[in-house]
Amino acid sequence: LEMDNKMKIYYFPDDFAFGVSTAAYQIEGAWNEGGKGESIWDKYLHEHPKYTKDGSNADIATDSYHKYIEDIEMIKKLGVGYYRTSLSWPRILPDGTDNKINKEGVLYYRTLFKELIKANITPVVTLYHWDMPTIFVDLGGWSNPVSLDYFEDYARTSFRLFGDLVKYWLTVNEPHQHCVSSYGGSTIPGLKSPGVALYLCTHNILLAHARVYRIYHQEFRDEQKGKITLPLDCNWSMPKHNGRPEDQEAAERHLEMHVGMFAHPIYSKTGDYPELVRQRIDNASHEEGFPRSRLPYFTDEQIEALKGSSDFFSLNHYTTYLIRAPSIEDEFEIPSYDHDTGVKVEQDLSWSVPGVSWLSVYAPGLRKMIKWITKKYGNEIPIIVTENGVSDRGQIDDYDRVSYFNEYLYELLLAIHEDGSNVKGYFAWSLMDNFEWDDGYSQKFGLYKVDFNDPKRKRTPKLSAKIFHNIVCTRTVDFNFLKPSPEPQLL
Ligand code: PNW
Repeated sequence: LEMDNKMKIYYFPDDFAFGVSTAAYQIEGAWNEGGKGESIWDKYLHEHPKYTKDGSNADIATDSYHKYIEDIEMIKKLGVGYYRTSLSWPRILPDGTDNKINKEGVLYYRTLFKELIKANITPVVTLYHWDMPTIFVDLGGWSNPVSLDYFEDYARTSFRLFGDLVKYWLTVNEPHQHCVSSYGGSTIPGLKSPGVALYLCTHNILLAHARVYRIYHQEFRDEQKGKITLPLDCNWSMPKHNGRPEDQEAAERHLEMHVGMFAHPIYSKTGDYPELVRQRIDNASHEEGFPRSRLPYFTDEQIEALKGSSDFFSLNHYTTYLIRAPSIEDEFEIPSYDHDTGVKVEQDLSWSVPGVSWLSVYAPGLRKMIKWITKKYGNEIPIIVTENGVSDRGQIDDYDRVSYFNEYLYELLLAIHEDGSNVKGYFAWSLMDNFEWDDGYSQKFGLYKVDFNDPKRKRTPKLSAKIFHNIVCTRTVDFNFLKPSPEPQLL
């Protein structure tokens, strides 16, 4: 391996925040304990027990409903100051609606947050990480605008119940990923409407976010003094053939349809969907004979409510795609988001794929993604990486994850020191192995290994937990663990 001997040692600034992330359904278990109601993932996996890759569900998961004190010990050992997790909506409101608040659920989260704060760990809390109360899914979930009203009630209740302890709020985790998979048809609840419901979901989540942001700022912020944002999944896209203008355009188009769709209404000066997104979906809808665009329009008032509705940029990043313009042989479902986008998504075969198949490792993508965001939306808004990580198949000596973290964190250092980017924090996904959605427990993203055959769900630190701890303490990466991916052959 050739090492670049010109590599400079840089340090994370003193106020740079390190944390680790999880989400309620992926760790809590106790699916029907303590008065909790049912989420769509509970219901669907009980009705389709063979759905996940390993036939598992998250009835017990890492049992964090009972083992949160141990979790906090593990976070302490990593030396990080922040812990991101989510609230389970049906644990707080078992029927989904706030006419009935589950005291035991509230007590669980209040205790968790108090214990974290006692340990000098600041909680960062996602309101919605995909575990929707069943009742709303039966009504069409996010594709039905009625879900906005109920999400508003749930959010307000959460600010009221936890806002004295929680100062960082994330509204809806990765709306792009969520709408594409859950409303495009690739995952639970299996609503397969990749050309219509997918955009209703997009539109309604943006509106729900704006509403909840405004509520927090109007009703709670003066007293609670917290910050709130919308976490976006921002994987990088680069042209497969850099010399081909149509591939360059395709990569840019993919970024706009994926990141810009959500970031532009919030972070741009003009607001609303990006021009390109608006035109492509309007035109395709028209050509397909739809009476109106499949992507709804915002009112002027809604555009204003969305504009600036974020206190920091919450960025989830895992991988980089190679994008090419489609050729005549390529087929798309019509109507669909894929057809509207009009690109083919590939991976660079020379990059390593340590775990899950969609995740190939190319760390410079993180820095390039940040540059793209900064160029489009300016450098004022602080950026916090709220998820970044890679999966393994169960080994304790997880060298692939060790080099992954070192590589990606070095790119962050370059973003800060050489590009002057306003990056203020980094959260690793994930504290421990957990329920990885469709992949069940077969893909393991943890710094700590969890033994899912052990009723006690024993946790063991992997090598990466020790190395991550070193990074946090020394505030720099370890050059011994850098394993750069080859630059793509951009023919
Ligand atoms: C995120 N992709 O989901 C979620 O926020 C987590 O709950 C999840 O465990 C984690 O990433 C790892 O998968 C994603 O295909 C799922 O690019 C898929 C993709 C990205 C993010």
